[in-house]
Amino acid sequence: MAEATWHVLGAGAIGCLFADYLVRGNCEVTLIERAGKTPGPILLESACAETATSANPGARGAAHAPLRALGARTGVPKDSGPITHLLITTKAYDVLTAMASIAPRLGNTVALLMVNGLGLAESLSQTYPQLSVFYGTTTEGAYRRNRRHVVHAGRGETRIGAAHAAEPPPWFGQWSRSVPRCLWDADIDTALWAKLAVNCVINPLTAVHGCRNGALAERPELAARVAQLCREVSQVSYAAGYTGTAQAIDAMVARVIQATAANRSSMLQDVQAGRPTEIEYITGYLLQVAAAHGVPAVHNRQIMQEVERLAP
Ligand code: KPL
Repeated sequence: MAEATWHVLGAGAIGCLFADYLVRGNCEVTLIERAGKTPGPILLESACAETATSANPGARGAAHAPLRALGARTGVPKDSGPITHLLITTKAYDVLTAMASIAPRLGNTVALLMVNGLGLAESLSQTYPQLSVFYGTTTEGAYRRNRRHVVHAGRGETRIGAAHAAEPPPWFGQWSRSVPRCLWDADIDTALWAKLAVNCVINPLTAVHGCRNGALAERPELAARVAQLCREVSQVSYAAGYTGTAQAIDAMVARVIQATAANRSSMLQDVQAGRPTEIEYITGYLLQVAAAHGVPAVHNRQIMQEVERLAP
């Protein structure tokens, strides 16, 4: 059977990183850039230390491996046919507009949604009932140094799945051979909820207080807010049936704060760049679930209002 051709909607850091993985796995990939942007090569730089393993303890990669040009075709002028397999890596608030720009090319398309927050799969399926929607979540770290230069900052794990698919579809073979530590997750909802729960705590607090992730553990007044939000996120998680997250949220948040202490969260970056934030898809989604289960979540409501006041 012929292999799927992938299109990537949202040529940001994560979109470019996965396009690069797929190209290096011999997949055909086209990056769809925004209309009006001049296409051209995108440079990728690896700044990852090799992951230490038991076979290779203490391994460290070159601090800055040479740049290489991403081999995906970018902004190909004649690329106007049907899109069969689509990776979506835009900001959550851009998904529906970006999809509208390619709507005539969509049919029974496989749409792999790898964005922050939750709630978009439902909107997508309503607008495009023929799509086959899958979710992806990753702890890979990448950022843009500038518009055409992406830095791969840290290796991570990628999980893909869909509530409607217990078994991986044939196209998943391309991902498992191309993307390191890429797993099929038959319970992807639980993984997505766990990520949402951590993002509900770290992202809005760092955005409102203008601090790096590590400050949430170092400054007592921020640690107190972390504890308040964790308590509520735990209550909502229990009510929604995510018992694992409900029980472990404090430890999960502490671990991510420690592992990403020097990072600026994606929401802080959005605020500092004068962009909209993804709060509606993160805390906003949590509040919808809280309301559906009659859980008050007053601190989450308050931090959402604080973030909304920062909006450009
Ligand atoms: O996912 C993140 C984000 O910034 O969106 C965390 C885990 C909080 C890392 O900064």
